[in-house]
Amino acid sequence: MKIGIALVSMFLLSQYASAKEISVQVNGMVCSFCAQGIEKSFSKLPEVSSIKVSLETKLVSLNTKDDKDLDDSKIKELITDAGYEVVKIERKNEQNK
Ligand SMILES: [Cu+2]
Repeated sequence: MKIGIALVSMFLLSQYASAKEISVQVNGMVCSFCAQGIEKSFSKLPEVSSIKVSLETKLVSLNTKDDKDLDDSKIKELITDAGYEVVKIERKNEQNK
């Protein structure tokens, strides 16, 4: 019983402490200026450790720093303010790859 609780709390802790990998499908990015603009606005965020924009797949791939997460609403806000449309946001936990 105690072991079970320990395992569950370790699991929860690892979920929380690890960096997040977030893929955002974006509509409207057509050229490298679009990509650069999005890269710039996301790399300013303290939560973000790296960002990669692919025009071919229309995906913005974000990695957060350890212990950090980025709200969907924040992602949507930045993309929408830049003039693009968020189609889908997918999250992966780095440790469960
Ligand atoms: Cu463009």
